[in-house]
Amino acid sequence: NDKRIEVNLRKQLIPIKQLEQSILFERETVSLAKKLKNSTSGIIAEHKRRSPSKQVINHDLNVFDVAKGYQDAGVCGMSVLTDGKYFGGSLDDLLTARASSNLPLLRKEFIIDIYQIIEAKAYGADVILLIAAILTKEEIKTFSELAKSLNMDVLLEVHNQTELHKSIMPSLDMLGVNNRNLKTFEVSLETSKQLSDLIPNDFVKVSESGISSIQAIKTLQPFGYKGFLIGENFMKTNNAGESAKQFIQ
Ligand code: IGP
Repeated sequence: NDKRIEVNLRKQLIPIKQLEQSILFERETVSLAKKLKNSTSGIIAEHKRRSPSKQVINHDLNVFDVAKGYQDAGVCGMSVLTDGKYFGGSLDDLLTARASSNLPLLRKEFIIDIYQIIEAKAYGADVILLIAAILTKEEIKTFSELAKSLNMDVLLEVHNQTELHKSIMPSLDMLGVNNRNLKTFEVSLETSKQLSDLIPNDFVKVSESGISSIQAIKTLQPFGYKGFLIGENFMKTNNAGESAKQFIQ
């Protein structure tokens, strides 16, 4: 199909059969949802060089050090941007993060094909992100069920009530509310507050984007949030790991 071809244009395609025979495909995954449930800080720290909203964030930090730094800081998990076009990331970044830490790793990518899920596992990811805004209900179901069959966790991202309602299904582990509007880039933590009640309690609630203080986390926790996805705030400093450490008591 067309979407598949688009994905494969990025690089020479490794056949799915071969990905399934990779060393990392056999690796026992670590559940991010489980770690968040048992954590008081709930930090998911991201590696992000640049973004459409911010242009350059930081090109000087290498993923190996960042992953090690996040792990030493005691975060619950790490998110690695693998999208090249908008975020300057790559699958190499995922592999490098895997090489330097035992943290559950989230492949941060616009997933539109099952190939990318198999690929995520082969490159060391424990968790995939599915974005409700770009997927049909059927795709969310197919993709999340595939991820579960591979023992990976699924973080489903929403930004409004419509996206949330279409997405609720048992094959998801975490529901992430993106505080950033992907069309206008406007950020408001109110989005997390407003949608929290509509998320059933069987899912781990994650608040994503625009979190820049411990105070922000403290105001979101009473709304039931257990996970906090933070990128820019850590990446804009010259030591992402040290910056993350300050968020963990
Ligand atoms: C991190 P911030 O504002 O802390 O850098 O945000 C993360 O939530 C953000 O990078 C993100 C994202 C996405 C990136 C959330 N959803 C989907 C790419 C695609």
